[in-house]
Amino acid sequence: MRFSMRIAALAASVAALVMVATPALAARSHATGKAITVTASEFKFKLSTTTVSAPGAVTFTVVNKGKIPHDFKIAGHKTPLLKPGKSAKMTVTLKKGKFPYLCTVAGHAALGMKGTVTVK
Ligand SMILES: [Cu+2]
Repeated sequence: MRFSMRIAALAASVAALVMVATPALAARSHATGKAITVTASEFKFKLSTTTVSAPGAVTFTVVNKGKIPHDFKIAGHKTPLLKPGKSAKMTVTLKKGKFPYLCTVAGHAALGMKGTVTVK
């Protein structure tokens, strides 16, 4: 009798833990949108991915690993001009389609700092 009561108490505390943990997990997965890391250098961008699986918010983390300032522009949104070693985060809501990106510093896009992100 005592043993089964202890089991019941254990089961109740496990259930309580699960109930506490579940909303936290759900909130976290909801907040996690799509994320793309963008590395800028002379004169190219390297993106962690150029394909997004569904429309919605995409957070670009842009890191300037070059030796001169660069920025990153996509879908009408642009980071500040980033000095070497600096980074910026920018969240953009993208519909389905193809979105060209570029560095807006004069001449940089022509030298290779451009490309396309595809949203499926
Ligand atoms: Cu540039």
